Amino acid sequence: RNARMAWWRDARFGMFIHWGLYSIPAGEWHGKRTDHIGEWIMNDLSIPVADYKAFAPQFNPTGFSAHDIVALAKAAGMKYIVITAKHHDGFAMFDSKVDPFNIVAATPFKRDPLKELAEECRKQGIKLGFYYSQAQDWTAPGGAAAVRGDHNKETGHWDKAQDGSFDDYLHKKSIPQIKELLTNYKDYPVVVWFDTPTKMMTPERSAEIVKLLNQHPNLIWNNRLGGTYKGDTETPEQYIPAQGYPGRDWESCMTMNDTWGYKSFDTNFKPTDTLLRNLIDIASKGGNYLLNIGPDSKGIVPQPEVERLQQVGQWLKVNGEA
Ligand code: JFZ
Repeated sequence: RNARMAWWRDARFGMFIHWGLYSIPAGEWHGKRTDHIGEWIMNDLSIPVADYKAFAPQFNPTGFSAHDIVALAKAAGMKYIVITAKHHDGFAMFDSKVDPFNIVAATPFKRDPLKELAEECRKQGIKLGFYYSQAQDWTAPGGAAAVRGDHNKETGHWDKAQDGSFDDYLHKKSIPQIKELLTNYKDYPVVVWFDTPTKMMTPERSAEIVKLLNQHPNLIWNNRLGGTYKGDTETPEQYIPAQGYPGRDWESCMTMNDTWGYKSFDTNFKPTDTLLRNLIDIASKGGNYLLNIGPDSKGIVPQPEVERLQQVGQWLKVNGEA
């Protein structure tokens, strides 16, 4: 475990990327603005499955450059990247043979950004991890969802198209896609970042995924898988624990504004000195800082995020240790 965690413990600073179809509505659907995080828009506004899936043929993020994003992370002083391979909306941002609702099969873009990022990370010498929403999936039958006003109180579903068995979803989509992610990108991912296990990830179901993870002895995974699994890392979200986590590896993930996924009207960006103080505070307590960017529907990183990362990197160049 110590050998496996060594690079991660040295890293201190990583880039989180929340990017998916939700960058198209960008916080607004049919004239309604969500006041919650952008990547949750489908659930929060109860968008029907067919309407949400209709974003895919519109998704053509030709401004995406794996080279530039990896270079930006490096310029900021970051040592690793974690990108949303599939968020709760169920849209795979990678070439998946398991399910056609993905960026290669369902969009005019037809490229696999994870593959391009993997190549660039290899070239530019930084690590790459994948975020995967193992339980919540709002477009796959049987996937978990969060209860909102008009949703089914048990399943969280709001659309007939979501009817189905969770075990079918787990065995036909979630686990097979995790397998794809673990085998199709050579030496990556070095991290799998699970999220929102919900009550559906029982110890038995979680154990099936752990069996898979254990075939990759160098893999680091977080504490959000489910069951009773604690994973390798604690994941305090949007805060810094006052004493860190004695005896545990940990990583604070944070946004620069108030959303993970791109929202066109969220301009509430923290100043660079706040980001720097967070980094220093976290490092002093033995943790890592996973700082998020949210590319838009063209694949472009919002300019306020680019500027701040460059400024953090400038400061580290003068005052940092590496
Ligand atoms: C989750 C996601 O639902 C969200 O969209 C984003 O990806 C974020 C990084 O993770 O949201 C959470 C998960 C856990 C907590 C809070 C928000 N938590 O433990 O406090």
